[in-house]
Amino acid sequence: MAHYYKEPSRTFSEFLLLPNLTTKDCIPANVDLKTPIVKFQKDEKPAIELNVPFASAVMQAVSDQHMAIALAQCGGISFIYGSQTVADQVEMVRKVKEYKAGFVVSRSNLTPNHTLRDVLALNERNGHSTVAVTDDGTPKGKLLGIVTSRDYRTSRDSLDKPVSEFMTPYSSLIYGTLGTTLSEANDLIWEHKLNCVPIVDGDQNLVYLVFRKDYDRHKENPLELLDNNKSYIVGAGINTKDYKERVPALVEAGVDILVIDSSDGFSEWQRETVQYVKANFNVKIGAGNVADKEGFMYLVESGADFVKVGIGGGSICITREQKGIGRGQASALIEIAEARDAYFEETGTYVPICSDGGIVHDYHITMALAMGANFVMMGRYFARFDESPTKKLKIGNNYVKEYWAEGSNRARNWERYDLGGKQGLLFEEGVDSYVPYAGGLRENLDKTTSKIKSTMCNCGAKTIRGLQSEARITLVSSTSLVEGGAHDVILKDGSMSAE
Ligand code: RVP
Repeated sequence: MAHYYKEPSRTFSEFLLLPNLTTKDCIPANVDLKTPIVKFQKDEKPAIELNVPFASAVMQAVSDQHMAIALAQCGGISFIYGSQTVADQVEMVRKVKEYKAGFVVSRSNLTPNHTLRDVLALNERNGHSTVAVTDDGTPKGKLLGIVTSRDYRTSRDSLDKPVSEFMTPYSSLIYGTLGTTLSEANDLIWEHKLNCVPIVDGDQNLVYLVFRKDYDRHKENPLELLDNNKSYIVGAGINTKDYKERVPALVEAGVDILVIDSSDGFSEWQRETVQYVKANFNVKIGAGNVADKEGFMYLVESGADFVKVGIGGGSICITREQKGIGRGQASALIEIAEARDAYFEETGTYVPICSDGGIVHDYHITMALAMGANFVMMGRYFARFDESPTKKLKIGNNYVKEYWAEGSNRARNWERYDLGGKQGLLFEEGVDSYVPYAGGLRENLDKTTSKIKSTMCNCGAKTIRGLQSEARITLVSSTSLVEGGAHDVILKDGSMSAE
């Protein structure tokens, strides 16, 4: 007879945290979100810790080299998607590892035909006062000049004045060429009293900008996640089919950590893959996804450095309705966290768990951490930002970004070209969608971390470990769920709130 669980499976929205006593030193500035992501022994320091508990999902629409660099600068990690050729994935990993901190791709760019009005609007939007002027207005176009706030006076200059009339033209610029080191670029900055030095290639195309303030770069990115060589830490997704080809190439490119990407990780293929990696390489590897303690223990005993939890909860995921497998994310997490703690108690080995998918509100992250997750993996959350690899489109009056599932035909297309002749999937496990565009990663992440820290203070916790041991969590009834949002008032946008 089938086994029946006594409790229904539940998700984050069905729970709330209760405040504990907040002591006077328990303020957001004193909260530390550092968290382990690979297994370690009692009294040892984990080989890799995140400074914020966020990983970006192993997805085409989320994690490429740009996301990886931006997230590592904020203290989190990206897992570069594996649903591409080995060569393309290796190239992305290499770009992250070779990224030269201090050399930034210009974010504010215009053409000479733009106007002072455009410059001011761009400054307002991006918060930068240096604008690169290129022939096509892109960050890699031919560099024609630079505009800084010293080049115009808003009190005197017409807003219609073309950029070409007040920019510092290329002929008068001090610039570096490809191969210029950071310390050489800084010497130029100091010698010539500049704010910024552009780096160009042999054809005068802009490659990077080096800013004076980046001299103290670490002060700007105090949480950045670096390896021993001061390169950003990056992960990569792999599968259980081509790993003998993919893993050696990723390791050669310098990847720090791998994860086997699958909606159901409780399989002998995953065990074989973990064991192959452990036997042949000195690289960390996570496995998953699982939704119960049996799956978790199987992967732990296979040698996984961390385990990913979650089946069917992803925003674009239709695994549950297509295949009828899965479990409410909170129930899966609670059970696995308990198994993780028991295993640690018994053996002295701590295997971190990652809650993957289904984060809808920021507080769900806090809830996942309180329920025992060491870090969360998110797709939808990151897909909304400038740094995600997908197109930004305007639909009606709103900007959106594309976001598609790894189990959709769209994501799987690469296999047809790469592995030769396969037809489309027999059925899809995910959808192709849009998410509302939300701007840059950093400002959003800052907002999210402030909320998490603030809730942690309500719970009297200054660390994630502390939150996990002290949190008091209650189930909420469906009626009290209604009470959780605005209710019984007429909202000023004209809509009626819940009654
Ligand atoms: P979300 O953050 O809710 O958008 O979920 C992202 C997660 O969804 C991914 O990390 C992955 O586990 C899962 N996913 C990705 N594609 C699919 C699918 O095709 N079903 N599911």
